[in-house]
Amino acid sequence: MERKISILLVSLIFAQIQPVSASLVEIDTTAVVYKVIDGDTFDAFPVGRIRLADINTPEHGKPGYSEAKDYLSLMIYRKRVYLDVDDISVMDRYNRTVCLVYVRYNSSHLMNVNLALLIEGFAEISDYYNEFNPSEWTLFVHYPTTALPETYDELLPIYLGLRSEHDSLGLSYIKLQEDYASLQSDYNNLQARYNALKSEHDSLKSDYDKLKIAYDELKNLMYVFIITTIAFIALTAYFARRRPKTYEVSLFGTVRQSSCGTVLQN
Ligand SMILES: [Ca+2]
Ligand SMILES: [Ca+2]
Repeated sequence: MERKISILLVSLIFAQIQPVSASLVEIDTTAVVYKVIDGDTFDAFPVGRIRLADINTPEHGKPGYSEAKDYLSLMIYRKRVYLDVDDISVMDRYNRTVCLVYVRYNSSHLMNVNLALLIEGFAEISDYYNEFNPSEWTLFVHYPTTALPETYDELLPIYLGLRSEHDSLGLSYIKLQEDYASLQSDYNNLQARYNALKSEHDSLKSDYDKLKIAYDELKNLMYVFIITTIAFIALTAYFARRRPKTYEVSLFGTVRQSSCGTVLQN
């Protein structure tokens, strides 16, 4: 409650100050704040981490840290901020987008958040080299009448579409990974089976080779036996033909050649 009163007081004090012309206000983009880190740093969609330009607030654990963070939260948390991004460096060495930050004050004006932190005593000036000069800041500026860059409302459906696509692709990726694991398992099983069959094949081939050698030896022995037998028969027949002829004499004086020759009869 005290903070709200404080903001109200600041608003009343500076309400009399003439806002600068809208033409002097540069709004590079807008974003919606979803997390306040400390008094000079916050996260906003879709820009990301944002560092308020040219001011410093106490670090964590230092006096004034919580007060500065609470005050910044009160001004911007869950609100749309209007960002003048540093055109010179864009980001600092921690990859935070360096901005002069505005928040909606009323229907016609924006409030300079960086300057409000300085005025309330939660921050000190730390004028880095960038496009901003704190001495030129005014607390209120006219809300730009020209069309703003891509706004949160325009980007949100795109973001949600991309997020949905991302989630869908994530599921597809997980499914593909499962399929891959399954195929890999099948492949490993087939490989193991192939190895077993190959081993069996090699064993059978070895047995076959041994049997073939034995068969060839047996066949050679058989040829030798056949040739030997044929030679033996031939020689037997040959020598049988060369034996002296024998004659048989019958009781009736008939002489008959026992083999094929002539037959003599008286
Ligand atoms: Ca700028
Ligand atoms: Ca500066």
